[in-house]
Amino acid sequence: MAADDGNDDDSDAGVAVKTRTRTKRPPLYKVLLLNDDYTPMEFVVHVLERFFGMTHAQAFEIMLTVHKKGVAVVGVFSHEIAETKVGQVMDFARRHQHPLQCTMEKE
Ligand code: TYC
Repeated sequence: MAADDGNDDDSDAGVAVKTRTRTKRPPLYKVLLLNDDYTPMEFVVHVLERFFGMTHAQAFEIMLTVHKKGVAVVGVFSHEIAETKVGQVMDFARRHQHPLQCTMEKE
């Protein structure tokens, strides 16, 4: 049975009602590399080349920024990609027994 809108005059017949769909962009996440006193500089450079596709020069520059400032953003990704990068770096560092720390935070 049809719902009764209280008028019998068919005034709404053929009237299209558009609902606007607001599509939110997925949030992005910064991947951060933290300084420590023990991880060798060359290891950090290698990590940046291997997991973040940087050239040796780019990687060296970012490594030095982390070394001097304590932290740097090494990339911005979707949640899933950021999580994967953090996992890869933490895994690789642990396997080589370096205390290197990599985290992510919402942009
Ligand atoms: N501070 C380290 C050293 O002097 C080098 C280093 C740079 C470590 C960046 C971690 O994310 C890092 N050997």
